Amino acid sequence: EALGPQEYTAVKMEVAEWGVNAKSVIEGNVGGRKVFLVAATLRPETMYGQTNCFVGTAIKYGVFAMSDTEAFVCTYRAARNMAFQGISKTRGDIDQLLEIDGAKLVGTRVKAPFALNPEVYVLPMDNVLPTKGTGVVTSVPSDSPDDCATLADLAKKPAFYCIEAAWASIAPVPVINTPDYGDLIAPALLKSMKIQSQKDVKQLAEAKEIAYKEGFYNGVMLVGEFKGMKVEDAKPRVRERMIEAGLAMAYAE
Ligand code: A2H
Repeated sequence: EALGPQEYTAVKMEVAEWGVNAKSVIEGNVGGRKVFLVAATLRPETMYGQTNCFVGTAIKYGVFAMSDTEAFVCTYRAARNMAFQGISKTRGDIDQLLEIDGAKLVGTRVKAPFALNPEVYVLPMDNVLPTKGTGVVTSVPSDSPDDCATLADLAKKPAFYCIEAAWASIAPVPVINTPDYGDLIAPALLKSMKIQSQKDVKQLAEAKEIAYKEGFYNGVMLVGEFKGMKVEDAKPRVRERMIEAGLAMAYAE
């Protein structure tokens, strides 16, 4: 756990099409607003490699009006934090339109800002914490061992997870090269550390640490506007570009 405040990038993933279970609850009940799932990430430079987005099936999410034209899907806790960080229209104002179970968000298709896969599916992840970030996690299996292991679980047992097999059968997208681990560090680490599943939490914590440090200190961008640049230098630049484009916000907690 970090001691000071954690500086996230909150990425706005606009809903392209609601899944069957969200449609009846949400469509027509948001006052014509555009709706975004908002994911908190520490690695904005990896957003080129998004393949899906994760929610916790047992977590309650709200749909919050942020302006007359936009609504965000995130936890109540995150909406409250945003209300005091200049993200909602009026300081301290939390305008919850609806509540929805995470399980019902699964199968919704969202736009993935800057990603080579322009639209991705919302899928379930066991270890999403309701007390961190927005409760929505964008998935980058090329660089996140957790995302890679979860996606592998889903692809192996789609029926068990109540998803369509096609939603989880997406190849990781190379985004960063490191001298020791090549173009796909997370799959390489899962293989060398023999990590089979998202349930291998102890080894995943170790793999996450290695992937984070290697990527940050030794990584070079393979795609996007800052292709060829060191990750350390590209990271704040990609973040700034996403914010300028109206696709992301600074979010701290
Ligand atoms: B990161 P920290 Cl490519 N529950 O984004 C569980 N995990 C959550 C979460 C929640 N409620 N909210 C955010 N996260 C994830 C990208 C990424 C991330 C990559 C590599 C590593 C990585 C794509 N997923 O995180 O505990 C989000 O995943 C490892 C550090 O605040 C977020 O960044 O340090 C990260 O955990 C925040 O974790």
